[in-house]
Amino acid sequence: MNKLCVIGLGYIGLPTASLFARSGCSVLGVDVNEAVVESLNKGQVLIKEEGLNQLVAEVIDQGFLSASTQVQPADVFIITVPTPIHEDKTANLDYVIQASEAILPHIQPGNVVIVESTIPPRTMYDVVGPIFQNKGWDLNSEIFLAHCPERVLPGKILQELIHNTRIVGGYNAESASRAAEVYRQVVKGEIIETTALTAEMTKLMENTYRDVNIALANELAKISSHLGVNTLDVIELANQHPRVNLHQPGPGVGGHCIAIDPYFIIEKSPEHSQMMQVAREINESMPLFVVEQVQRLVPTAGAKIAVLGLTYKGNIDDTRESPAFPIIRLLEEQGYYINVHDPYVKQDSVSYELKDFKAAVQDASCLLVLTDHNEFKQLPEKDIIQLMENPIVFDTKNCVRINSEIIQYYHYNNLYEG
Ligand code: SAJ
Repeated sequence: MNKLCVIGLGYIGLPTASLFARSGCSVLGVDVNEAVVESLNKGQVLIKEEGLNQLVAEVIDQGFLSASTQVQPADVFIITVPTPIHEDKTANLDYVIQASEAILPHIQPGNVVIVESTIPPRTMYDVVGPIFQNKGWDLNSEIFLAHCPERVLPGKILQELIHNTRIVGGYNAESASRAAEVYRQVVKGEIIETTALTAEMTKLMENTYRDVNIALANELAKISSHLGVNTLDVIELANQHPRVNLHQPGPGVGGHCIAIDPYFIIEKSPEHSQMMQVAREINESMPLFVVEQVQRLVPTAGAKIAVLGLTYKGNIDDTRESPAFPIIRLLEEQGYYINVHDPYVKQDSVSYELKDFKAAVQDASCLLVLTDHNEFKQLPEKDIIQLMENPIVFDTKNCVRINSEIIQYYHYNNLYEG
């Protein structure tokens, strides 16, 4: 089981391929993006992730990992392709289907096919299984399918892939057991075997739990702004209770996981998922809430706003589903001029002109902090005072520590409407 083909070399696929290669497996990484394949074969990594550069260079150099645009025969195929949503919030399974079909010509008896991509409930039974069954493959005795979702935190991917508990959901019991054997080569955490459907729902519920709890914190922020309650004090004190874990309010929920996964459940059971749907609506409503607060702080039309942070969360370069984009769009619709600064984002990955800190702050009426990068936790206050006539900081992530009395600092806990 040590000849692997990993399809999809993104945030999850590349670390996964590299860790199996480091364990001594012979791994072929496959991606449709030729630039990714080319740079990888030179040992270069396009993704910013702690420790990944060095690991990839090592295993490429040792010949345990190579990259190609073409699938080749292997003992184990791991599918780690994106599963985004369509405009109508239904799951886009095109990449999972294309990857499964790319494996078909190379599949052999005894092979294990693992889908790591996050997928709606019943996808293994109703979509992936039939792709192989319809070509005459017996899923009980000839080939073995499993869904093994990842649960790593971007920024800590390598260590979490190794140490987190791994759920292995088999198309049947034999498939779960064979997939578990594959992961034992890399995973030091517990490996729990279950059914594919249970694994699909488990993964989705992990992120839906978070989305609903973030929505609760965001709703508290709105209520607090209306009643003059200090949101952060309430959360901090309520969490003193041993069994309470109120999450943090923010500008909205970004990323290709928390903001997406609840829709995979809602799609399959719309009449029973009211709370999940309302939570999504609340989190999707936060950009407008943020813009309404900016309008209260800076009522002058045509004013300049410096947006600090485009990524969906701190200290990474990922901007997928980031609430910063709807916030900027809404502010521009209200007639504000926007400067954008984010030290983690490359200019060629976004359409906005990215400015350095001073250029972004120059003559701005308000600094709007949307991401909790470490660089934003201690801002250069002298520059702010010098570059802004009436310095206001609105920190939607409650991550900035301001010392100067001259700078007006706002978070949700002091935006009383009264
Ligand atoms: N956020 C809040 N308030 C909070 C926590 C987060 O507003 O209290 C926001 C963040 O700013 C961000 C978004 O939610 O915009 C999502 O951030 P996150 O750190 O919760 O989630 P991801 O997408 O980086 O990673 C999650 C993780 N899942 C859980 O924590 C249950 C990770 O373990 C998963 O592997 C990942 O989704 C995934 O790939 O599914």
